[in-house]
Order: sequence, then structure tokens, then C-alpha cells
Amino acid sequence: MAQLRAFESAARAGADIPDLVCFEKQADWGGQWNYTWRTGLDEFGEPVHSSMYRNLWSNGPKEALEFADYTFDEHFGRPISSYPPRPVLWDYIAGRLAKTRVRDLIRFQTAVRWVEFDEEREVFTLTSEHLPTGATTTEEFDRVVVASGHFSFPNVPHVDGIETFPGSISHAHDFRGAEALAGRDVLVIGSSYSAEDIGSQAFKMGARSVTASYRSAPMGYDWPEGFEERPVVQRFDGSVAHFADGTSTRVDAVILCTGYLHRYPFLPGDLALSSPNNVYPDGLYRGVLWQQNPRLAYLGAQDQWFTFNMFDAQAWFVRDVILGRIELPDEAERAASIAQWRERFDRIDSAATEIRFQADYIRDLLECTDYPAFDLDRVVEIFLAWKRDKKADIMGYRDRVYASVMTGTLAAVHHTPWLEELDDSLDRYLDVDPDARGAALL
Ligand code: NA7
Repeated sequence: MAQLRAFESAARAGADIPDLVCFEKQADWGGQWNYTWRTGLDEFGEPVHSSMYRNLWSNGPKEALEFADYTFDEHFGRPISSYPPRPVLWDYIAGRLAKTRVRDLIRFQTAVRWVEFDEEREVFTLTSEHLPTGATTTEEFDRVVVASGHFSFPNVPHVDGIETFPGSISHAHDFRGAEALAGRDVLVIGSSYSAEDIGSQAFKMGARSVTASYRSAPMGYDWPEGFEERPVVQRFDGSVAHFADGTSTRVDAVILCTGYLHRYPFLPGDLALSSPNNVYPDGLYRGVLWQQNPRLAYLGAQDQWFTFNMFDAQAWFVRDVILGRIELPDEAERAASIAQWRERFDRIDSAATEIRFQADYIRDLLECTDYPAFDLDRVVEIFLAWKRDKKADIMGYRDRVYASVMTGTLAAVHHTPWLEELDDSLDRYLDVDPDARGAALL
């Protein structure tokens, strides 16, 4: 969606843009934000793409992800809170494109099956399948932009004895809601965002206990009673999980919050990115152009602090390379740039350094294009405040508000604290005084 917007904005400004085709496997746009109740395989036998769950609320302030060319004020017409739920963020990203005609460029329910590059002719041959009919099409393209994300193929490690566990075992990718965990003892394995948020959801929805198991380091929050952290699970013995510190606990449900794999089943090995989840995957010039073949680009292949506005910075850069506005350096110069960033990446020693690293990465891209400039240092400050707020109150940080870097608007305090809000619908969220309406209905 960022890439389509980038070209659309150039066209609006009078530029000649190339023919564009966007392939989308799902029936609607929004990517990760396009919620489906389905898990595993969809109605066509395709792996379900989105890892979204019903009650997901943004876990970072919206002021840190706001588009510079389409603000929350412009979309909602009034201040909203800093941590909106899923349908509200979907509405925002869809709203930016709803006023354009780019939807016509998207072939929905169409999965890309294979992409090949012809070195001599310098063209990609792409075969896709329209899922409802099974019709396959093969076409040629000069450039390919991979924007399918990297939080869709679950990393599922084996734990000794897990095959003896009689309760439910799932991965965060298949998690859709925590209601069924009420009254249960829940184990989440992992100590990153999925473990933090799915564990918190389980707690919110009334789990009897939540145990989070870390491999490298605990999340370290001041968890409420009934929520605790333990080191890595060494083995299961039926329903009992045994941890590295010699302790054990009986659990009803295990959720593997063990991250995702970079996986691009439609790309041959020499075009497919392979990397751990980090903020500077190797092999991408300026974090987007495939070093071995810069006619191929990846958007959002990094782990993310900044999200929507980073995708924009990348999309505008890729657009301008494609339009010939940015000259591509030769292979050696690109390699030197990658090496320089990778060397700095290797020196990252804290979350704060990593946030600043990503801000500088985005700044570097923004300097090359006409994407509206915004105060990246201010966004870094918001991230650092967010981290402090989480440290102070992990179950209450979503009730805090921040000012927009783009418009200065201070977010509204939401009508209901996150911990008490069980309805994440757009209507309920935008209702200024839901309790008054409830009283009127009574
Ligand atoms: P992340 O952020 O990639 O984190 C994966 C977590 O899983 C991390 O804590 C890992 O521990 C842990 N992990 C991975 N393999 C294992 C094994 N074998 N045993 C125990 N723990 C393991 O994925 P998330 O799903 O949390 O977040 C994905 C994105 O969503 C995130 O980047 C945000 O953009 C939102 P480690 O710390 O590496 O030892």
C-alpha cells in the first residue's frame, strides 16, 4: 500500500509512472491488519497470511507510526487515543488509499507462484494464480517489489517432550483471541512482542495464571499477580513444563511466541532474502534493494520500531530509483554502504541505540525523496517515553497519550481503560460517550 501510494503521489504531481500491478493473496487490502478468523490453510488451501488477533490494540503509540502525508487528524477529523485497536488502524491505512484509484491496480485473491529473472533480457517472469478460479497467468515485469512481510511463517521450535503435552499447543500466528483462556493456566514461550502482548491478552481475558518463558532475557516488567516469567522450558512431561532454573509448573495451554521466518516461497534461492529478524538484514542496499539484483526490492524486511512511516520512506526511495530520479551506485559502492550500516548494526547494544539506528536509517532515505520531512528525533523521544511508560505500568501504558509529531495534536484520553475494554470495534472506539448510550438503551 505504501508503494502504491508513493507512485500515486508522483502521478498526482505530474510524473509519468510505469504500469503497475499489485498481487494480493487476500480478498482485501491491509496486509497484517486484515483480520481473518481463519488459521492454518484458507478456503483455497493457501497458508493464512495474517497473524492478527481480534483484540489486538497497537502496542506502540500511533504518534510513532503516523504517515507524514496523511495524518490521523485528517482521517478521523478529531483527536483519538494513542493506542488504537486493530480496526481503527486498518481504517486509517485504508482511508489514505480510499480517496485514490490505486485499488484498481490490485489483483485480489491472486497468489504469486513463482518469479524468475532472465539475466540476458533483464526481465522477471512472474506466474500467479487467481485462487477462486485456479487460473494461472504468466507475465513479464521490469521490476519486482516484495512487500509480503515477514511475520507470516511461524518459527516453531521443538521442545523435548512437547509431544506428551495433552493441552492445546499453538503458535502466535494462529492466535485469534484469548477468551477461551479464561480460567486456564497459560504458558507463552518467548520474550518479545508476541509473548508480551498475547500473555497480557490472556491475563486481561481472565486466565488463571500466565507464565512467560524466556530464552535470552526476561521482559522484566512489573507483572501483576498471576503473571510471572521463568527461564527457557527444557522439557515437558505431560502437562508439566520444566524450566532451566529447575522449577516446574502445570499448564493447560502453550502458545509459542517464538517469532517468524523470512520465507518467500515464490522466489528462487538467489532472490530470496534469508535473515534473522533484525533491523538491518544483510544483502539489501539502503535496506531495500537486493544487492545481487537491484531490480528486485523488499519493503519492510527489517524488524520494526518505526512502521508505517518507515515503509513510506522505503517506498518513496524505491519509487525514485525506478523512476530514475535516484541514480543507483555501482555494486562496489552499494556493498560498501551495506557494510557500513552492518558494522554500525553490529554495535547496537540497547533498545535506545536500536531506535536511533532506525531513525537514522529512515532519515537517510528521506533525504533522497520528496516524502514530507518529519521530526525523527521527536519520534525517538516518543519511543523512549513509551518504553518508560511500559516499564512503569505494563497493563496501563496504553492509557497514556502523546502529541502528534506531524500536527502537534495531543491524543485524546480514551473513554475506557485498555484493561477494562473488551470490545475493540471501530464503532465503540469512536463513540464519544459509550456509557451514556448504554444507559439510554437501558
Ligand atoms: P520476535 O520479536 O522475533 O521474537 C521472537 C521471540 O521468540 C524471542 O523472544 C526469541 O528469544 C524467542 N525464541 C525464538 N526461538 C526460541 C526457542 N527455540 N526457544 C525459546 N524462545 C525462542 O517475534 P514476535 O512474534 O514476538 O514479534 C514479531 C514482530 O511483531 C515484532 O518484531 C514486532 O514488529 C511485532 P530470544 O530473545 O531470541 O532469545
